[in-house]
Amino acid sequence: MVLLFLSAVDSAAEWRAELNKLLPGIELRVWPELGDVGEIDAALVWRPPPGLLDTLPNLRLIASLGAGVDHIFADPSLPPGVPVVRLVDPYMTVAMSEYVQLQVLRLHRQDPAYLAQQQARLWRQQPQPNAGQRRVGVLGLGVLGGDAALRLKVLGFDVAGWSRTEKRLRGIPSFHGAAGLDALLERAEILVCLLPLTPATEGILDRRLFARLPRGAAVVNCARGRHLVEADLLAALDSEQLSAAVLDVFRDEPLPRDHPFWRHQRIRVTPHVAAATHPPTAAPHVAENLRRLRDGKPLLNRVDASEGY
Ligand code: NDP
Ligand code: OXD
Repeated sequence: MVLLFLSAVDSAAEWRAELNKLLPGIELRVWPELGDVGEIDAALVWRPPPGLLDTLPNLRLIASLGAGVDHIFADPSLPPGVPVVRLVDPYMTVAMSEYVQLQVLRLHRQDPAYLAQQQARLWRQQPQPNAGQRRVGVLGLGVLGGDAALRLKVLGFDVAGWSRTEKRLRGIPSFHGAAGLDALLERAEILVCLLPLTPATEGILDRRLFARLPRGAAVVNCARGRHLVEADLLAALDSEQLSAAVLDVFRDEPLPRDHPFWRHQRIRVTPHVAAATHPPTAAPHVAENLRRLRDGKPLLNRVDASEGY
């Protein structure tokens, strides 16, 4: 089997070693060295250049190097009918939940305010409710959002969630669809975004949504930069409708050096690290789908192209 490999980071050698342990004899062709394109059976990719996958006449599988697939569906000439699968790796799920718990605890325990006070050498104790009095909303209750919501609940937060279709998570009020969004927002003092980026969710974190949150709410976006309307975030922070934001993902990555988010006192920037792909734990999941492709068995974690996730 021949696998085209294309990543934004220098991980080809590690992937080759991991996949060879699991599927001896597999050949990795590392983009841009394609060789005979007719030999390529599958592609394991992150943000493939538009049009590239359509040049592979015998491609039978497109696998995302991450949990998200927006970077694949961004290609308008994606070969029709070729299945797209995404990465679901429990190691990444734990990593994302660690990130969400860390940032929600920081916001809950007034870390942004204490950081500003430290810079001003100001000794002032902020009001501090218990976690049970802190209402957290999670947008997206899939693999990552569902796990993060449950772990926030274990920390004692008053958690609710929102998804496209109805969900039942123990102890977590769950709202769904456009009609359920208001009910989630009006109770979300800390809002965590873990939605996939699709035409339905692009720009969802905008001024209308911020206005529906309780005054002084904080936002954590660890999904995709294009969920956020950047100017609306800055305006909401200026007007104090929002008190703080934590951003792991951006419209332009790396975040340009002159971007106002870098210097903003109430924005915490991290460089898309909430849940990075980890080849040793991710490779078995990729290998399993390659085996299934070879053996003509149903693929795991296939995404619905019509929904875009
Ligand atoms: P899933 O597909 O498992 O879950 C997506 C969730 O979003 C589901 O609950 C789904 O609803 C909900 N959803 C989708 N569309 C809508 C909509 N229009 N309205 C309401 N809810 C909607 O994805 P994951 O949890 O695995 O990943 C989520 C995203 O996290 C990825 O797409 C990626 O962009 C991002 N990510 C970021 C990383 C980082 O390091 N910053 C790392 C990994 C992922 P339903 O359950 O009804 O289908
Ligand atoms: C992903 C990511 O989608 O790292 O996995 O953003």
